[in-house]
Amino acid sequence: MTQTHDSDDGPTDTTHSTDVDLEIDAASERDPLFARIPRRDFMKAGMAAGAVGAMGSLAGCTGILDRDGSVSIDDVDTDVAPGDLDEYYAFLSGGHSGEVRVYGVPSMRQLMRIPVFSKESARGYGYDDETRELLEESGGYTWGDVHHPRVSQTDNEYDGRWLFVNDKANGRLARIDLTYFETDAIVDLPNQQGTHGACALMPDTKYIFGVGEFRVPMPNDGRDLDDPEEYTSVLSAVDPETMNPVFDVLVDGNMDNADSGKDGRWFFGTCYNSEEAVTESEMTRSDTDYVQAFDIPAIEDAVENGDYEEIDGVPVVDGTKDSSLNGGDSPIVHYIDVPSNPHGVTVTPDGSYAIASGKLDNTCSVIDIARLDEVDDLTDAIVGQPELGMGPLHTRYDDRGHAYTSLFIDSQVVKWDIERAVDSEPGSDEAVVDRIDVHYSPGHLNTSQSYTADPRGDWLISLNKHSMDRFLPVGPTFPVNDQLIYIGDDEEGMQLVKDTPGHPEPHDATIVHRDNIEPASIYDPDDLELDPIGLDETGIEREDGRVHVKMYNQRNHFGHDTVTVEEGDEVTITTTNIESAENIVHSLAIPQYDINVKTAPQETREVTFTADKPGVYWMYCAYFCSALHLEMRSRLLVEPTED
Ligand code: K7E
Ligand code: CUA
Ligand code: CA
Repeated sequence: MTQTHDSDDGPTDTTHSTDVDLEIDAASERDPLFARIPRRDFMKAGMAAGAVGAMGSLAGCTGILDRDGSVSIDDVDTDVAPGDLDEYYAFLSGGHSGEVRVYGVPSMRQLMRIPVFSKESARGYGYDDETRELLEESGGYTWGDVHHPRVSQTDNEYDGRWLFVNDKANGRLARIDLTYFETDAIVDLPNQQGTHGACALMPDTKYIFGVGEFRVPMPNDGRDLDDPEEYTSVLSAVDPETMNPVFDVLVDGNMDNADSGKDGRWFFGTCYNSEEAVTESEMTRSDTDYVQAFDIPAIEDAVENGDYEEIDGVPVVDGTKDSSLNGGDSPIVHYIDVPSNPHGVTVTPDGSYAIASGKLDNTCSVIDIARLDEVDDLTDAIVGQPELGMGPLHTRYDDRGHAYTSLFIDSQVVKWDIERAVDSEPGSDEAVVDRIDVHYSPGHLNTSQSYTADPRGDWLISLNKHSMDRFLPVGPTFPVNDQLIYIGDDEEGMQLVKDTPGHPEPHDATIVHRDNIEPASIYDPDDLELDPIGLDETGIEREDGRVHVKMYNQRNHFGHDTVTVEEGDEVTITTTNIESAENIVHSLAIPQYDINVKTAPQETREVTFTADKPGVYWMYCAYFCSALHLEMRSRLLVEPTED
């Protein structure tokens, strides 16, 4: 290999490896799919970028970074001084880390990580009985691929109750309780593999939808293995309270991203595989794919009337094109032809338009939702198709009629005027008002309060897949780069404020004003399944080889100095953090038994294990809780069985 170390020439200068030449088509060279986009389209996009160069389309020319690197944006406080609090929470998906990350905006400080599909020892997640069962009963997988965090809403405003996320890897949806910032439910969707979009029906979070990306036979029990025409994809509706599946809707093609209308009727998904193919080259063969518009009340009627087939315990409604339910005056699923392989779709804050981002096409398609009931040819509901640049993936909104679209190949965020796009010719770039270079290859982007009816229009986060030369090199696996951009000044244009390296790999984010979230700082014991163990309730109960240890924990001890059990005993330890002071967290770590259970103030957790290793095991507190934290430990004595 070329990366040998030749001592004669001195150490290899590895810094050169980060000195990436930023050709505008670097991404297309890396990605053979995008490389297939005709060259003339690329030239057009490049020229469009050049035309607005003065508005800051060139890297490093955004004009707001002072020489010392600090940021000055007139009248906007972009700085969050030590001790000050951020105005927004940003919930970022953690991708294949299977978690959600909580950032403050605008500081971009990482405040917390919420484990969802993967074990996490600092939170004790997957280590106590309850969360271990949660992971086991939802499939027993050790990881998930979290893409889309969505906060529940009431009346089209974030209500701070729950955060929902998808597991694209294993076909699951999860719910995070935003009082405690912890995962409290996971459902393994029976008829879905590859749950991509995760979003709710608005205005009031009536259902959570899992969006089925990977087509598979249904049921997937070994039938139709190599018969892709028999594979199917479904939209799955889940009750947000019970997290039980309510119904599935079978579709033609597949589903990728999705969003809800604002009035409880429409739900929109994109489909990039109308070809129903199994290879990339086949999936990009057709000139058009779909936006699917689901008429939710019509689907509910079908379920009510028994027009479904029950598969794996879930009513499955046939929403394919040839279905009788799509034959009459009120089809349950409309298939709107849009240019090849669209990606994101989102509904504008006023609920008027669903906007699908083109991905392989340089445009977004603006669908007038009211027209869906009026037109004979559904493509007549597409009322705007602005040319935006190369690789449009996702679109978000401000409070002033603008849309912001990420351009993966151009490595830009483009800002455009929605009504101007409707008024201008399809394929024209007249609607574009600003562009900013991002570093590099943005997937998602999000703006403050964007999914509500009332976006704030001040902050945008561009979630860039590639960081190349932006950070100190850390080996061949690069961090992602989440960039904070100020969008509150239409005259100055978009302004880059900060780079934030991130552990791979966030996709989507939801940015919620802090007034909309009310986290608890200590547990309310009434909210927990287990009864707390009080100061005088400690004890060790033994019955038929089962041992139940009840103990509390507080600075600086665990209700028992010594717990003695016999080899082979099944031991359950119930432990309560009886502190009422904020921020005093303890844990119960038992080395060699692979246990680390966290308890925050007033929290009770339980862990069960088989004491199969005789010996002395220090049960210690792994959270630094006081000056005598190191002394906070007790012995577990496991007596060997005789003979
Ligand atoms: Cu574009 Cu899951 Cu939103 Cu990733 S998908 S970027
Ligand atoms: Cu309790 Cu350290
Ligand atoms: Ca396609």
